[in-house]
Amino acid sequence: MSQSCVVGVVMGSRSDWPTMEAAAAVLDRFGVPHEARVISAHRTPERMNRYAADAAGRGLRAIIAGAGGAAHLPGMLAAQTAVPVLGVPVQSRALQGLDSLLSIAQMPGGVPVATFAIGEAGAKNAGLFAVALLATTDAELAEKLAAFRREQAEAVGDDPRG
Ligand code: RP5
Repeated sequence: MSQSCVVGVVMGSRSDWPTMEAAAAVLDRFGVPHEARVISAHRTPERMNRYAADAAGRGLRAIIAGAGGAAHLPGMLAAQTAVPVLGVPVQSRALQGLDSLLSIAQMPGGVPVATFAIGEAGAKNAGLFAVALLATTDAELAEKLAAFRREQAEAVGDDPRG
């Protein structure tokens, strides 16, 4: 039987998947049960409202939400659930993601969204941050995260000439 999802990876459009799959790849690597869904704050507001309303009851411990442009999805999810929302600004065509970043980061006091870097690095780090959150109550996951950090450090050579 498959384990129930503890992290939701959601995004405003299928066009966000090439960015957001970096978050899903991290969760795969660490064996964290997760789901991926397209949910648009503007085009499918009812789907968004339902997702937020059901998140805690379904056992989600974090929601990684990516969107580009007028990136309202992370904030509007956070407005409707106490499950931590990790926002990923997707690089937009018109303004290269600065619009996405500001839309996600500039939340009013009282409704937090943890905001990551624009694009793939942000998605990867949101995945790692979700792992770190879960690792606070999961010793096995904490050890996997420590091993990942060790491997990452070992992969960085100290000779700049290669
Ligand atoms: C946002 O608009 C999405 O998150 C996406 O980044 C952007 C463009 O969406 P598409 O027009 O490619 O569907 O809502």
